[in-house]
Amino acid sequence: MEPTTVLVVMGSRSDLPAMEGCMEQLKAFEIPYEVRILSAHRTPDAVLDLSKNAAKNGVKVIIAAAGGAAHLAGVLASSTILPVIGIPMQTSALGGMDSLLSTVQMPSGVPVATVAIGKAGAKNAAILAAQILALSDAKIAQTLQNFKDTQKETVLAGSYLEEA
Ligand code: RP5
Repeated sequence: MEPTTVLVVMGSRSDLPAMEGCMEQLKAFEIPYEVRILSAHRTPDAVLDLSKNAAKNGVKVIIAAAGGAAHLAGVLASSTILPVIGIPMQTSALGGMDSLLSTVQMPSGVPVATVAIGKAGAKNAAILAAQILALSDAKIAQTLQNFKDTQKETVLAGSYLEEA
């Protein structure tokens, strides 16, 4: 079994549909990951246990997704020196602004690198995790460069909407 490099944690199974793109992107980059569903409020001890043991279990970056009073990323960040990327989940009550503010507004000394609300954030979290890993992994760096080049070519190929 390959060692887990990225640990993806989400607060509820209901976050899974929004999070699929994160795992798809990690898979496309061939980065080994593990997914856990744990809640900062419903299972606080298990969340702390996970973050305290992450580094010694081979994790290099943690991605955490939660919605509403979204404390998951912050609680994970409280007990590890690994970089933590937070994804605020869209919510029906407040559109994800609640998740965004509770993920991003960390107190001084405990950062959470917060990406966009919902699906765009889920994909970007995977890319950001890859960018962190690429600092010490030439293969991932090359994969990322290829990804960027392809993305650019795809956009340029469709850039002419109409010609008079
Ligand atoms: C958060 O509460 C979860 O991350 C989820 O986004 C939200 C709702 O969870 P469920 O009530 O659907 O389990 O903890």
